[in-house]
Amino acid sequence: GRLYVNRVFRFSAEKMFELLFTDSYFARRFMDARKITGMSFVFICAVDTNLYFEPAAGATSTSWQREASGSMKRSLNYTITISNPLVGKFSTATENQTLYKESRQGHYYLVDSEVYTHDVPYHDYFYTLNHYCIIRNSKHKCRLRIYTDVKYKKQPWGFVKSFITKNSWSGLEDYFRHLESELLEEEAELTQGSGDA
Ligand code: YK8
Repeated sequence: GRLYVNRVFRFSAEKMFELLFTDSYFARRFMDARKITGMSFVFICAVDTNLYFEPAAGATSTSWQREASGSMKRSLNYTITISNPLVGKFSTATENQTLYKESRQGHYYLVDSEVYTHDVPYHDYFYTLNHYCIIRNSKHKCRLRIYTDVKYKKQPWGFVKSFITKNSWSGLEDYFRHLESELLEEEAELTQGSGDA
C-alpha cells in the first residue's frame, strides 16, 4: 500500500473527525469541489450518546450505526466524476466505513473504508481500502494518517493488474493531495479565527 497523508494539523483530533466523517460543511464543500454528487447514506440513524462517541459540538447527526462487535459502521453511495481519459466520466461508488471500537473520543480515531467503484473497467476485480488514523497530539493538534491499498477480489493477469494498480494510484494521489491542501486551508482559517496564528 501507500501512505498518502501523514501530517500534524493544528486542530483537535475531535475536530478532524468531525470534518472528515460527519456531515460537516467542510465535507460538503470538498465533495462539491470533487464533483461527488448524489450522496446518500444506506443506514441513517441519529448517533446516540454512547461510551465512545458523542456528536461533536455543533454536529447534529451522523449516520454511524453501532454493530454487535462494538464498532460503528456506515455506508455511503455516491457518484464520482473521473478525470482519467481511459474511463467514462462518471461512476457510481459505494463506500463502507468502519469506525473501530478501539477509538477513543478526542484521542484516537481509526476508520477503515472500502470503496467500490461500480462503473469503471475491471470494477469486478478490485476495490480500494483506505485506513484513516487520527491521533491526538495535544489539545489543539492531531496527526492524520491515510494509508491506502488496492485489493483484488479476483486475480487478473499481470498486465491487467498493473494497469488497474497504476490508474488507481494516480487517481488516489490526486484525491488525497487535494484533501490535504483543503485541510491546510481549513487550518489556516481556523487559526486566524482564534487569533493565535
Ligand atoms: C473516496 C480508485 C480507482 C478509481 C479510478 C479507477 C480507474 C480504473 C482504471 C481502469 C478512477 C472517494 C478511483 C481513483 C476513483 C475515486 C475513488 C475515491 C477517491 C482503466 C483499470 C473516491 C476515496 C476513493 C477511493 C478509491 C478511488 C478510486 O472517499 O482511478
